[in-house]
Amino acid sequence: MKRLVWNELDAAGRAAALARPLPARAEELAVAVARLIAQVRADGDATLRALTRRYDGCELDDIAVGEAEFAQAAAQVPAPLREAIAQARERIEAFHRATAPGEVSLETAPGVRCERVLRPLHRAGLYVPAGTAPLPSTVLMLAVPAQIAGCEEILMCTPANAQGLCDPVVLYTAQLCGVSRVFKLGGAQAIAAMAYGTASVPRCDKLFGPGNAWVTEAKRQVGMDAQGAAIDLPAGPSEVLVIADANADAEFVAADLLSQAEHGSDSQALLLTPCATLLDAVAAAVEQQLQTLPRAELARAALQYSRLIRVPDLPTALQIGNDYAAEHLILNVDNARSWLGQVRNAGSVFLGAWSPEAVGDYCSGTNHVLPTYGYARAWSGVSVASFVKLVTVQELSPDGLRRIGPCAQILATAEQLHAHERAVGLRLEKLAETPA
Ligand code: HSO
Ligand code: ZN
Repeated sequence: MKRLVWNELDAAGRAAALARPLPARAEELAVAVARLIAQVRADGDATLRALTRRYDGCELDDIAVGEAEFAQAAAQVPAPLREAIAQARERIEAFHRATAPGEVSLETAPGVRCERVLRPLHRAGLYVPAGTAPLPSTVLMLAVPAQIAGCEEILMCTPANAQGLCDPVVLYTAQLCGVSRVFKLGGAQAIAAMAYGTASVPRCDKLFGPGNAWVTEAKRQVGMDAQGAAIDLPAGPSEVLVIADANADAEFVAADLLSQAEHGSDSQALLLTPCATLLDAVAAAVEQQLQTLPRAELARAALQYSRLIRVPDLPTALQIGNDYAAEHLILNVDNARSWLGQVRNAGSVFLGAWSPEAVGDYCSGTNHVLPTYGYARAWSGVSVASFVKLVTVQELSPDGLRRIGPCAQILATAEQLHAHERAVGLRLEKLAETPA
């Protein structure tokens, strides 16, 4: 891992220290994805079958997962894993219910009632990657809030293996969490199918979930098309920023950095610490832990984007953290909670020595679909709110209109929008004829 001393870097050096990995051949990818989306729109299921043959190496009879495969999948999940999934689901459900947006109704003036009512997305489309590791936890993170929101249909795409079967744990979790239907599709073609619909895959209103560069680019493209589907978040490679002080356990810090690095070769793991001794100890611990990591190769590749940075003090670390806007921010420092007020930008924060990112990834209750790549400056992670529309309502009594109508008239006149003024004025005239 690259080691740097913050105070020895000039502005360019600092920017480079915090730079995210650049997308490889972005333009070529955009063109290829656009072509693929156009193909799916033109030839629907036939294209889905052809692309699945080419990319996933399997021949699809039914694009949708059938009853028999669900039953087979459930039988393959060992009891302790079923128990862990149930437990995680309970906590995720509790937190997401508690943080769900509510309806509001108030009078902003006598006779002027304003309301906010919630309307769930009709059809949510979830994407769960299989890639280098299938992620049943992502099913929990997407399907649980979708279900709490009350989405009528929750569809999911996840790629099948060469035998045409989906990951059994992913299927089991999907069924447990109320996913209505699962389609054996991966990559950009899955996104295109859910955004535009085909004979087999109904069109979804909004698409959710992580994916590789192809999936991310496809989501970006369909998200910009009014005929396409909305998307949960703009995305890039995932990352963790650990801020640690002299008392942090170097083994813990190393394990947290590596749990990010093992996600993929473009993951980024950063450490900011004022303590040179800790920095050395973490570097050594990372090397040592890599020896026994099955995914060491991926993690090593990610470590080229990773940095161990010595900073003058913790306030500077927090400041850098805000500029970086990490998806995951671990504050492994004494009295971690006392620094929370200074965190302005982060997807999810992990306070203290006993809160590894891994618990947020799986089972503390918070969501793990979070803004990456600096988007945490302005975006939030997935929650129940991501699956509902907040519709506002107003209802005025005659008295209410008498009261606030003149305000609207003056503003409309100032904007020279006379039809607006008239829509109020006509009514006020009518009301003047009929005594209150
Ligand atoms: N850390 C990943 C989520 C995940 N980790 C799933 C393990 N499984 C992105 O936040
Ligand atoms: Zn993770």
